[in-house]
Amino acid sequence: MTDHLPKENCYFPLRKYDDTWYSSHLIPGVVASKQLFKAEEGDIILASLPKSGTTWLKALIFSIVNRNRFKPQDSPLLTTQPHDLVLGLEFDHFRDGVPQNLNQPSRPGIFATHVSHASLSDSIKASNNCRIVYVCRNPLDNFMSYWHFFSSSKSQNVQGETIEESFVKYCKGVHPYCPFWSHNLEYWKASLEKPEKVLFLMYEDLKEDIVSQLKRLALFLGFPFTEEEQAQGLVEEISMLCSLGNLKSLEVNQNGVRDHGMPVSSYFRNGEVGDYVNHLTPSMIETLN
Ligand code: PAP
Repeated sequence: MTDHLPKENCYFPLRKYDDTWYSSHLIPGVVASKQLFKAEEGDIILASLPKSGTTWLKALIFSIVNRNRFKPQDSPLLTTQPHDLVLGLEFDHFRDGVPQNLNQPSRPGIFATHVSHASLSDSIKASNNCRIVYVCRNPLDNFMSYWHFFSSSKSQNVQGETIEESFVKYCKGVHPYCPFWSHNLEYWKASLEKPEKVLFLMYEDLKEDIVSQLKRLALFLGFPFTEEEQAQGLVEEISMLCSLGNLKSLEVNQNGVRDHGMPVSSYFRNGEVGDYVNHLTPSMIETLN
């Protein structure tokens, strides 16, 4: 299925589809989700590059949408990993190119994806009331988070590449789900064209003022916080529930591995803004800037 597509290597064997470099093993899922996923009114699509705030947004969106069913102290997030509450299109629902019978979510539902805007199903773009939330992160921190996640040691990634080698590829756009700039810009452009349909969030803005951003997100999704909820402190409670410190401290997020072999705990590192300065040289930073 992928043999005719241009190929490269970075962390994994990559194939280029829709001008985006995807891990070749994910291409069947990417193509199937593009061709077969039928968005329904009210569905929410969480789109992001890997390592730019996906886990956080899964927890936040799930909590906003389900707050009448679960109070923060009874939230399923306390006992279930965010990645099991909000599944991914290309890697769960259409894994290996085959629609999976996952019995969730009930519709309308929340779906996550890392694909580029060009690789989204047309039904997502065409549906009037299917909203897209995109979270974007400073590319330097995005690169570092990816590096830490897929490093087999301090000096090598899972494919034996050094950080310098991976960085050069990232800057050239040859990196899983990249080029990062077109990934970011396509969604940015869509958010300008249809602001009622696409919300473009920055990880750094969420870090700076989660309460304001959470209210903005809820309003966009059509689940605005009432004055009463705000007076009761619900926005702050959900912010705390979904904070990195809290999620990281939960047993469910500390033990075990996910089905692709990555430890659950590796999804929760330090979430620092600007941490790249501790790992990249000034000249690498200048090159990317
Ligand atoms: P994914 O695409 O594989 O799901 P994703 O959640 O997008 O990963 O990114 C992981 C990053 O988000 C990690 O950043 P770091 O490597 O710089 O530390 C992780 O620590 C951070 N993260 C995870 N959960 C949260 C959260 N609740 N709040 C803030 N940052 C978070």
